[in-house]
Amino acid sequence: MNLDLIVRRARVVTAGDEFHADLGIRGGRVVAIGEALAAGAGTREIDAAGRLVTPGGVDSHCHLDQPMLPPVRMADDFESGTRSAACGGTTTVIPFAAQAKGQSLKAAVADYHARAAGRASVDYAFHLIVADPTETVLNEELPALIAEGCTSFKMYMTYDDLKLADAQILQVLEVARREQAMAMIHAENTDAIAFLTQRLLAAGKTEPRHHGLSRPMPVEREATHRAITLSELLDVPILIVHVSGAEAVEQIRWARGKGLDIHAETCPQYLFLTQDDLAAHDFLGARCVCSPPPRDKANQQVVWDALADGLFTVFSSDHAPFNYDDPHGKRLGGKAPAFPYIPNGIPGIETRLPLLMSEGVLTGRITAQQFVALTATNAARLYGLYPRKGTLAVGSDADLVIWDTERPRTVRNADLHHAVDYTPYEGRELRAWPAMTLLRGDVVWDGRDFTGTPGHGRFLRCDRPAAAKPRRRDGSWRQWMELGG
Ligand code: DUC
Ligand code: ZN
Ligand code: ZN
Repeated sequence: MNLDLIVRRARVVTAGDEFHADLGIRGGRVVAIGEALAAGAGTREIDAAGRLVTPGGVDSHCHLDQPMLPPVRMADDFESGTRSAACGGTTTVIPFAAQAKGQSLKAAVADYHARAAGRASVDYAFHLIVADPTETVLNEELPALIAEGCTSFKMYMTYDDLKLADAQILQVLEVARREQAMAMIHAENTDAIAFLTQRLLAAGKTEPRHHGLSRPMPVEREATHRAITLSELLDVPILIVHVSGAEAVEQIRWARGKGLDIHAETCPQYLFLTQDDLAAHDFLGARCVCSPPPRDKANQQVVWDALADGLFTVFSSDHAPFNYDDPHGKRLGGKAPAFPYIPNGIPGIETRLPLLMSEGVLTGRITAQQFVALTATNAARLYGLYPRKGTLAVGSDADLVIWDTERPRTVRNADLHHAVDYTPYEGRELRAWPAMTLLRGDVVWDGRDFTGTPGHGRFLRCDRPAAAKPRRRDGSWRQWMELGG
């Protein structure tokens, strides 16, 4: 058998297995998994030397070059963002093609394709953000875009420029159900946030830490429950993004107990940051302003426990790259703005996998198989990319990470490859980092340098995910209203 590359002596971990093998790669795909594979003429070899080898990460929630309301601007475009992803072991990213209110969704996607073209060095798919579900969007654009491979979309319950009313969410969920697309929901109660924000500002409480007080846990809990209810009414699976703590976890556990198809995502900021980071002096807390906000240690523990016990389906970065010292970033307008004007989000596309491998797997909180499921396999399944992405099997793309778990490493922003001027994890000691990342058989990170090529990343058309199939359970509104399935 002619092979382009053999990765020898790999300790392969998938979501279901762990075994020692050689991986044979041809044409960018895994074509053989076996013991002592025979090399032919021209076969390159990489010796994994018994080290852990996992599927390349699938980061199914990140923001790259997403158009924002001026003057806010993202620091990472597809070139810097995917370079950073590759160096942190992620070989597939799914950022968001965001519709502005009044804009055609189709036009937003065309614009986003243009932003990615020729720049991405890892493979990419698009989620959609539906901010203006007009009749045309619901009946024409969404079905057409789903047929073109954008089979998932996010809806916001907050932010004036993005939020949908419950009635609109139901309309979009109806399309998701009919078209078998995966709906993602940002669950926070917008009116409660507006009320609390106004009261805080009136009392002169404008600092970054007050951002957390304007979005307390009940704000997220109520919206999580409401999103679950809307999903139940229509009998359509949803994913709740960036779940931050105990009360939202409780709602999801309750829904699962009722047999509802509620998927959940959490992110590094809810495992590794707390409200104390938001309170850092001299406006430095602005670096950790994201929504929902990081909570306290007790909530952090609940999120860790829920990761270990299988409540969470995916662990994504929610990389939202705003510079700190930048009039287009956290220091909007060159000042220290009041908290409602600080751009929401923190960077983390490169540190996502090392943080979880080091602090999750190597501490024994989760198994290596769970790590793979949470960081690659489940996202590929949820969004219609499996088994091409998210696993190491014959026929899968040869996207993989060879891990170095021997040499401790301190996180330094100077060593990262994004274009953001800080990392919230500066100074953290980690026990794991990718020694090598391969995208379709090509080395894109060699442990020292980025070795990928902008433009080599391919756009991935996602299938309609099996996970988005409705259950047709008794009790959805169509049955209640005797309209049939
Ligand atoms: N939601 C996200 O998904 N990312 C950044 C900010 C936000 O609110
Ligand atoms: Zn969000
Ligand atoms: Zn996000």
